[in-house]
Amino acid sequence: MKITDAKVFVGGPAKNYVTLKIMNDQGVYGLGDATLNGRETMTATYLRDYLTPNLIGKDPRNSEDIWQFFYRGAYFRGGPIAMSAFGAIDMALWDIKGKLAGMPLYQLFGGKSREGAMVYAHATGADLEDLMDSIAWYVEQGYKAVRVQCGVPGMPTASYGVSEEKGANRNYITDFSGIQPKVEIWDTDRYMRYMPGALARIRERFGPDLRILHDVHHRLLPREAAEFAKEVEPVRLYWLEDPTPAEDQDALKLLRQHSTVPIAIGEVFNSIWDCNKLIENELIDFIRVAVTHVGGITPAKRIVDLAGLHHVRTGFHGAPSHSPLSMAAQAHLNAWAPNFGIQEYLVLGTPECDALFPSAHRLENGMFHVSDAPGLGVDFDEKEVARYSYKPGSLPVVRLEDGTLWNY
Ligand code: GCO
Ligand code: MG
Repeated sequence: MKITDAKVFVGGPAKNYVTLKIMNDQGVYGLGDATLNGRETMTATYLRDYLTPNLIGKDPRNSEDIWQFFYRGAYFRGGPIAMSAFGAIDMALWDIKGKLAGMPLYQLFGGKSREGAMVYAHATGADLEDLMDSIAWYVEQGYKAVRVQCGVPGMPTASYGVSEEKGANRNYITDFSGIQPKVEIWDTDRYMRYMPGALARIRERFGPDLRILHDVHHRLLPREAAEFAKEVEPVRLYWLEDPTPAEDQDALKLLRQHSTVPIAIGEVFNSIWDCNKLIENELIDFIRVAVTHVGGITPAKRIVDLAGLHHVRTGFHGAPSHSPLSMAAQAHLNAWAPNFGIQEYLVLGTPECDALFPSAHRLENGMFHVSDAPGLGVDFDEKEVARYSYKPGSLPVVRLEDGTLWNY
C-alpha cells in the first residue's frame, strides 16, 4: 500500500484552518489538522514544500516510522511550526488506519473507558455581573464545567479572554484579524486585588457542584502566582491554568509549596520533552497539550501514558483555532484515556463549520460523545473550502502601563 498524493488547504469559517488530505492507492484518504493560530501559512508551506513530497510512495500504515522519519530527519528539531505539520500527517495516517480497520480510533487505542467526555466552555464578561450571566447561560445548557474570565476594574484594556463590550460574551472569541497585533495593557496589581474575590463570588452564586476553571494566561511571576493560588484555594477551582510562563518550570515548585490548587499547563508545548519533567516531578495536575501542536496522536498518546503514571490527568487544549479534525483526534483519546480529566470545547458547530467538516460527533449536556464512524469520524468538503481564503491574523501582544512588554 502506498501514499499517492497529499493536498493542503487553508481556509474556513472565521478561522484559517490548515487541512491536510493524504490519499493512498486503494482509494482511502486520511485527514489532519495543521492549524497554528497566527502562523497558518507557515505550517501549510512546510507541509507543501518539504513534507508531502516525502510522503509519496511510503506505506501509510507505518505511521510510527513516518513520524520518526520526519522528527529525527529534520535534524533541527521541534518548534510549533514543524510539530503542528507533523501533527497533521500523523492524524491523517491514524485516520487511514482506522478506515482500513473499519474502526473508530478509540477502538485502536483500547476501547472506551467512558460514555461521554466532560467538556468545559468559556464564560466571559466585561465585568463580573456580565460574567455571571454568561456562566448562568452555560449552566442552563447543561455544562458541568466553565472557564471564567472577566474584566478587572481599572485595567486600561480588557483583561485576558474578555470583551470590553457587555453582553458580547456567549462565546467570545478574541479578534485576531490584522497582521499587526493588537496591544492589550495588563496590570498585575489590579488583577491580584480583584480576581480572588470575584472567583469567590462565582462559587457563592453557583454552589459547590459547578467545576470552575480560571486561566491566568502566563501573566504572573512565581511569587505572585504562589500568593494568588493560596488565596483562591477556598474557591475549590477545578484548575488554575498557566499561572506562570511555561519556560521556567521550576517556578512551580514555589507555588506547590504554598498551595494545593490544581494546576493545568501545556497549551504552548510542542513535544513530550517540554512536559516530561513537569509530569515526573508531579508539579502539575492536568496536562494541556494540543494533539496538533505536539506532533499528532502518536506523541500525544505517549504523553497521556506518562501522565497516567504520575496522577496527572488530561485537559487537552481546545481553543477555536483547532479544526474539528484535531478536536476529533482528542475526542478519541478522551474516550479511551484512563486518566482523562476534561476537554476544553468551544462551540465549533456553526452550520458553515459543519458543512466543511461533516461528522456525527455530538455534544450533549456538556458531554462530548464520539461517533462510531471509522477513523477520526470527520469528513472534509473540498468544494466548501473553496469558498474561503486566508485572512491574515495575529495574536495580541501585552504591555504594562509604562510600555514594558509582557506575556500575552
Ligand atoms: C485557552 C488558551 C487560548 C489561547 C489561544 C491562542 O486556554 O484556550 O489560553 O485561549 O489564548 O489558543 O491561540
Ligand atoms: Mg489557556
